Amino acid sequence: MIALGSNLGNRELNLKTALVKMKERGISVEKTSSFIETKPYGYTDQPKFLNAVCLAETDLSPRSLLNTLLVIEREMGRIRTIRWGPRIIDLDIVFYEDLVVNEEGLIIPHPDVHNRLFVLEPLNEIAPDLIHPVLGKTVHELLMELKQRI
Ligand code: PH2
Ligand code: MG
Ligand code: MG
Repeated sequence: MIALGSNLGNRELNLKTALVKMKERGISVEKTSSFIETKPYGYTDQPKFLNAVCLAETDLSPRSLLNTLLVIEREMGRIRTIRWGPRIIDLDIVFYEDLVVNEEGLIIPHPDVHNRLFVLEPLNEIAPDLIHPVLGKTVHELLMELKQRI
């Protein structure tokens, strides 16, 4: 499961372009959520985001998948400035089957997924019953809990 986000330029086109580029690089997009506009989280002094998630099938290992996503981000002209700052495109691995990975630069499930409405809402649209392999709760449960907390 991959999360997509953009808050610079033509955000809708950026998300669509990223999906096309993923397909061209052996990441088969099986299901895509709707694109939702979200308030910036974390660093709030930046434009609103357009966010989505997609279910993807790939033969790439988690590490190769990460590297491929970073190549696509770079190809699309992403320049990394401040952490959590504005970006043309951000592609994050949220879940990879029920794998748990904790390596340099690669943490799966995404360590902040349970705190992010902009990921849980689109996820809930396409995979409400998916179970977080560390927290042992479904996406739907995590979303309900987050809404209680914020
Ligand atoms: N990405 C971030 C930080 N904050 N806020 C929203 N709404 N959407 C994002 O995709 C996002 C964010 C860091 O990756
Ligand atoms: Mg991100
Ligand atoms: Mg990222």
